[in-house]
Amino acid sequence: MFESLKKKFAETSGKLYNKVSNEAEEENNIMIEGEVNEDTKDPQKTEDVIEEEKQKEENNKEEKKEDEGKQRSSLSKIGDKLGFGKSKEKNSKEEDETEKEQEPTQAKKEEKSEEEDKGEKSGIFSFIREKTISEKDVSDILWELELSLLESDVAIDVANVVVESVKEDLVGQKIRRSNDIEKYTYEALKKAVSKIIDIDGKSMTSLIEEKKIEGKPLVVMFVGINGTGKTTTIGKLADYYMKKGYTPVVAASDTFRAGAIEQITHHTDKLGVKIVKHEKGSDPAAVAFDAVEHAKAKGKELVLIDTAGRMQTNTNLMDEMKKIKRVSKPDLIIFVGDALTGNDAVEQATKFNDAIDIDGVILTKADADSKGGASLSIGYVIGKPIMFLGIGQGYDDIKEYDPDWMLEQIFS
Ligand SMILES: Nc1nc2c(ncn2[C@@H]2O[C@H](COP(=O)(O)OP(=O)(O)OP(=O)(O)O)[C@@H](O)[C@H]2O)c(=O)[nH]1
Ligand SMILES: [Mg+2]
Repeated sequence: MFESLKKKFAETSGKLYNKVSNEAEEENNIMIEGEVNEDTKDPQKTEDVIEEEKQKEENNKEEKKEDEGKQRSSLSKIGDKLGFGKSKEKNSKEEDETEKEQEPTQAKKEEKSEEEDKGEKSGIFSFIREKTISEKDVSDILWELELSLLESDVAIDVANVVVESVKEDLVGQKIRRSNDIEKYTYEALKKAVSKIIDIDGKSMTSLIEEKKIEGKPLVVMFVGINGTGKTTTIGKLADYYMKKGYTPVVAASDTFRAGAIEQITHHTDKLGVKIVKHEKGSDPAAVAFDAVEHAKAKGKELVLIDTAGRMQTNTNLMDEMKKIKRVSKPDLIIFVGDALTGNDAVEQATKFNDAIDIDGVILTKADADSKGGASLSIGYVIGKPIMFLGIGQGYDDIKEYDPDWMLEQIFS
């Protein structure tokens, strides 16, 4: 799930890391992390050594290997010359002697944090002068991020918000050590995404509880275009809430599509749930009304109203949907969207929201969605929370949506 988003965010951290460290190297503002030799406290000496090393590097240019190897080698040499850090290229004899010379005092050793130790081992480097991330450092990379988010079907407004938020957090950020770059970028991205996906809203369970106190059922109506998973989701939720100890009743208000009443009846029979149904072609609003009355009379806690799939452009069917709302007075109208359709799902949700004022979203087929664009965008664009994610075709394949879980999926 969401592999594409995950990859894109990871790439952004990596690109920024390379950019800032390459720039720092060009400015001779880089050193292998480790103990700072007394010599390095003398800026003139530091500059001299770097200059000398640069000269050597110039002369040996043709012999240099690929970029990455080159950077490591150059940094290591500078580090060796200045007497901090260890070069992996030293021969063993030289290494022994140098290491002895540079053996840090016990006191200094203790001062080093665990993190720094780790850094030294993995060749992390520090900046001689503190490096401040500039707008120039981030602009190209964030532009690329924005494009790649759009490719992942992230809505344009959402991509803008992510990029602006990251820019705001990173520009002006002061960096001392190379791996701070990735850390800060990662934190900035995570913060941006968490702003996007954290939409206020009560859980369906807490709403059922609130209604129960009033002695009424929670009435939930499911809407969306054809084939997004409304009927399957109703089966899943009936099962989910029965397992929590509630008694649901289902309204077969898709009286329009051939086979729709049989399909939902198949689910309710399997699950042992009460279904209220009329003839095919009958008034769907009347079916929903009867189901609500039944639940009230029998003290059932939840009414799940299935409706026919309809295109947002079909005025007659959109009007019919408004009638079901007027008659059954649902407490919640949930738009069911197919995560795989990306931006289309966001567009449909916007149109249904305009027509009928939805309260929340369920995105289905998230199990097959590698892009993640709809999951990231839909709540933010319409300002309504995602309540559940459909993650498969079985009754158990439904997950109460949790922004922290989503962040974990994208940034783990
Ligand atoms: N992989 C996967 N498939 C799903 C999920 N939810 C639903 N489906 C499948 O999507 C297809 C359509 O599901 P339905 O529940 O019939 O969709 P609908 O919205 O009721 O369709 P209409 O009534 O025709 O509008 C079925 O094959 C379901 O098994 C899900 O979360 N993951
Ligand atoms: Mg259906």
